[in-house]
Order: sequence, then structure tokens, then C-alpha cells
Amino acid sequence: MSTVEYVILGHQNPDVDSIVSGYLLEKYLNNHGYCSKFIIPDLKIDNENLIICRNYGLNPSDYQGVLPRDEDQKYILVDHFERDVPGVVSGVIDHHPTNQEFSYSYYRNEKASSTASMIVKGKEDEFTKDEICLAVLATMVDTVSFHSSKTLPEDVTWVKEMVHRYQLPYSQLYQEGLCLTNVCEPSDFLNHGLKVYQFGDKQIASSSVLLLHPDDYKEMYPSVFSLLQNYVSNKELEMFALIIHDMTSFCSSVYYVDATEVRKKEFDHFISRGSEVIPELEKKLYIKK
Ligand SMILES: [Mn+2]
Repeated sequence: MSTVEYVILGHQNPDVDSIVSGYLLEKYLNNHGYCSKFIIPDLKIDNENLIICRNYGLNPSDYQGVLPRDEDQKYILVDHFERDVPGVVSGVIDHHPTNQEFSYSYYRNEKASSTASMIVKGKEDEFTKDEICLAVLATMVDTVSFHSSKTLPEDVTWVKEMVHRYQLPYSQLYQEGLCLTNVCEPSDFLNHGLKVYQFGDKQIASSSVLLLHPDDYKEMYPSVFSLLQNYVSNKELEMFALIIHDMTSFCSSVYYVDATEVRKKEFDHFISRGSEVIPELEKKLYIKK
């Protein structure tokens, strides 16, 4: 039997917010008398996310491990609200509001700039300066330094307050938040920020890249699209959404790829995958059914 009361999980292919949230929630719960353990079951953690976390004193590799096999094991999901686990999901802390209803014992899913800020905000005194810096870092990265439409004004105010109170290196954190993608080959477009979403019996996948000048990569696009179409067929997906953010104009393009065609849609702002692209696709999938 497992001795851990709660296993904390970030989403698959965890980003900075998932990693930081898992780490901070473990600390918080254990300081409050629970026995919780943050585990990253992914065999591989995205290199950019590894580097950025390590630069701020958190080594994600320390949390990689195998999930307990106990079918009574309780799980808390951070930064996502749904997941197949070898036990029971009993809690969720997330910032991807959905209309779906769940029967988890604890469910908190609200509009927020990051899950990490939800965990820390209002409880700052329970965290160290370094931990607060990590929560600010996760917020900068998740909102692309406040350029994402999911940025909440009150979270900008909160970050400014934390920077002031704890003398955090704001311009450095701002740069980190822009997270330009290092694209060298077509597969980088497929793999960067790759996430798979399950809606009923249908699956869609999505990736996103952040480029200073997307037009510089135009020659690579035909091979990128054929790669994505192969991926859609092989994985039997309904759709793949490739999101390209232009980090000069802060506009985005989405390429909707299915087995037969590629459609492009341009947006006049920096779109959020979690609160714009995916919900729109989810609606379409349900209408189709
Ligand atoms: Mn997040």
C-alpha cells in the first residue's frame, strides 16, 4: 500500500506552470499536515522547460517517477482537470474553465493567469521568496509576459506587487516569459508544446510555436503540414491545430490540419490555446456529433 495520501500531477508533457504548481502544492499540503507527493510520470520533460525551471532553482527531474499502482491512490490534478490515472482523482486546481461537470471532492477551476498564482495568491506568507519567484515565473510564461488574452489585470497587479515586495528580477522574468521557440526542423513545429485533448471518443492534438518572424520559416511549411497530416492519420485524430504566434506583432495564426486539408485562420491578437482555440474546437466536435 502506498503511504502517500495525495499524488499531485501536472498535465502530460508538463509546462512550467504545471511543474511549478505541482511543486508548490506539494510544499503547501505537506506544511499543512498532509502527505503529498508531486510526481512527473513523463519519461521526457521538454528541454526548454527543464532549463527555465533549473535556472530558478527547481529541478523537474527530481520529481520524475512511476505512479503508484494502488487503485485507491488519490490524485490531485494541477493545471488540467481531467486525466486517466491508476487510482482516483479527488481534487483539481486549474485555470481552464469548462462547462463539463465533475464529481471530484475538491474542484477549483477558474479564470486565472496561471495555476501557480492560484496556489500562492493570498497565502504569500506561507511561501519563501524563491517559491514566490517561481509562481511569478510560471505566470509570466503562461501569459507570455502578459501578452496572452487569458491575462487577468488583477494578476498583473499581483505580479508587480510580488516583484516590488520581494525584489524579484522583473526584466529577466519578462524575457523568460516570451519563451521564443528554437525551431530547427519541421518536427519542432509538431512537438513544441504538443498536447492531446480527449472529448468523448474524439481526440484532437495541438502544438504551438513562438517566433519573432514566422515568415522566415515559410519554406519549411509544406513539410510541416505533411508531417502533421501523417500524425493525424497515425494517431486517428479528428484534427491537429498548429498555433503560430508572431512575437513581433503579437498576433497568431492557427492552422487546422485534418487528414484531407489544411485551413488557416488569422487572429489579430495573441490567442490562448486553452481558452480560445480548444474550446472552439470542442464546440465544433460536439455539434458534428
Ligand atoms: Mn497553466
